[in-house]
Amino acid sequence: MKKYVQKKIAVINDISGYGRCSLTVAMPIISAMGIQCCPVPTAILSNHTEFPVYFFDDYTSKMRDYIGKWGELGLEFNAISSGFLGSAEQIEIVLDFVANFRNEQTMIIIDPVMGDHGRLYATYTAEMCEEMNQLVGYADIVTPNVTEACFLTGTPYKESGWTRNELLNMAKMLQLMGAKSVVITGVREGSFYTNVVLEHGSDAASYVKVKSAGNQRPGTGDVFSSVLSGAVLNGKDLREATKMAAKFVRDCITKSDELEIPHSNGVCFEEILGKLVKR
Ligand code: PXL
Repeated sequence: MKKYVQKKIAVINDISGYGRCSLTVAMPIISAMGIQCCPVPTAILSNHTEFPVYFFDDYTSKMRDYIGKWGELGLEFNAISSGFLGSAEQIEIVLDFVANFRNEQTMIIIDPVMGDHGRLYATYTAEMCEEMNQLVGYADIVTPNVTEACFLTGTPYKESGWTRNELLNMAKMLQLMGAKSVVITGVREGSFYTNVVLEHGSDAASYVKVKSAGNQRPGTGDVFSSVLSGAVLNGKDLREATKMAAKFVRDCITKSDELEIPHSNGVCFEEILGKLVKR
């Protein structure tokens, strides 16, 4: 009988102490899915930047030494994922990390965390946008929301009224930038959220629709990309993984509304984390 080998993922993301996003979401979710989650912190924040005030400690100057020790130890990962990045240099560090740690089997999953609702996050600069364009080119899977897809492709943003063709074109533009598979997340279509899945080598997208349960909240993108990464590493195809991630996010939103969790506090994924546990 073939021995079971547990998978490992290096997750390059910030740690925000309060508000449930980035590593405070990725670590428990990926662990629950039976995968070893190895964090590379990009910044330490008291809370995420959608709160009116926050403490932000950039970790850029320490990252090369931190990662260097992993190189000395000869560590290998089945996947490398990145999320929120705090400076342009940090994006270069991720590019180097990918170049140094990737082998033929390593899955590179890039969540280009840049903004939402048509606006960039407060810490995001024009230089960072350019660097992110490059990083996306190395992705096996890239998971932008519509805002991020617009910034990456230079498409004017609109809050609603996207046609399937416009979305497919943006996904194709992301492939032309070098990304293999593209998932554009959380497109509002009436009472549904649609996720556009364009797989490597395919001309046609599939559209994973999940009935909306309430409003998007901070950190839902991180919940989505964490579940998707775990599901793909656990052998699901991209469409199935997208469906699992979208449904989990929806259930998190339902639970958070039920428990009257304040919007800024993100989603209370802890309440339903058991659904992801690999048996
Ligand atoms: O969820 C995305 C995210 C990640 N990290 C930080 C953030 C945000 C969104 O606001 O502020 C620090």
